[in-house]
Amino acid sequence: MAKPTVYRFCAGPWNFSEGQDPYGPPTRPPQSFDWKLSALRELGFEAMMFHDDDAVPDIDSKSRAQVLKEAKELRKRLKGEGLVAEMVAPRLWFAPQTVDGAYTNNDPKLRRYAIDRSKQAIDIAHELDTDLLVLWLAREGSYIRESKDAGRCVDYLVTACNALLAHDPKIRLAIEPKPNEPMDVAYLPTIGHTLALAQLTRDPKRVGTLIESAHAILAGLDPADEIDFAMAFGKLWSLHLNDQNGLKFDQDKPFGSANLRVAFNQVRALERNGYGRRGEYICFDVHPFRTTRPEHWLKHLDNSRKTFLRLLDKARTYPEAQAAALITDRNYQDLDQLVLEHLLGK
Ligand code: XUL
Ligand code: MN
Repeated sequence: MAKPTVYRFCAGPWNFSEGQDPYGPPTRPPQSFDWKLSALRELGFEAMMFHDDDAVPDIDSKSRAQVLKEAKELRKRLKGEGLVAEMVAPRLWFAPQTVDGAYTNNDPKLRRYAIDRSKQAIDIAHELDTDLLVLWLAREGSYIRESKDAGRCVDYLVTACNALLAHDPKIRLAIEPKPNEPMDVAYLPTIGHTLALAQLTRDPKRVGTLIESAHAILAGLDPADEIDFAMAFGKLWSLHLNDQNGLKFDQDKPFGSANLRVAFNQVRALERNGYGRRGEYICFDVHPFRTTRPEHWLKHLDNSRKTFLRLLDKARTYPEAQAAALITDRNYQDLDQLVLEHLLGK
């Protein structure tokens, strides 16, 4: 029998957010980047994920040489803390150039900005010693259907991926789908869309995916099925575990907070497919509740990890033989109860 996977954990600097929402200002004072680094270490996490401008602040005001110099310095700081960079993601949704989309903007000059910025993000990834570029395609979609040609936008997305794949022969792209927010409707809402797009690129083997639990739920899907689907293609290269209470704004709740059974099934799907055996991390894309006091600031990350490990134990002790007999007997009524009893414990 294969040795059990020892999971390693990761989070991003944006997961120490300060409580602002569209209706109100921050509720916690800002913290330095160094504070976040040592907080991750204290929590026992081993990796950090970065937007390009998390790695190099004010990125658009700096020369490429300066950007790469600062990335190199960051790598040293990470090493000093015993952390590694899991991925880099170009933040293509903040700059004035991306108001009407990044890779799928109607203006060719602005599409060029998005591609150039992403190539620079690949160079940053290189400096940080990771071969993973995550693309959350925040503004690739439309507010009103008539503003864009959705078919042409598929070509634009393929063109962008091809340019990035050509820029660095080692880079792997992990596309993080989300069905809506900030857009009314996004062009790549699910893992299936993402993997289909990969097939149109110049090197499909280097285009994979990242599943975020909340995004799958927002698409009306079960994140465990999305995990199984992506892993059937060998394409789950990263993961944002969190939770979401139905069809609302993107909540990024602690893992398991809204639906423990859905969380359990995600852990089971990861286990049965061997996630983590090729070096993949368990990343939590979670935010503290707005009400969180500064002294409880790290709880959402610590609790997500605790819940993951408790559910891992549940996955490893699941009564498989009993479940298999109930499946053979098509007794799903008792199978349902078996799962509930197992989760509830003695
Ligand atoms: C947005 C989201 C992002 C990405 C990283 O919903 O999940 O934080 O994960 O760009
Ligand atoms: Mn995410």
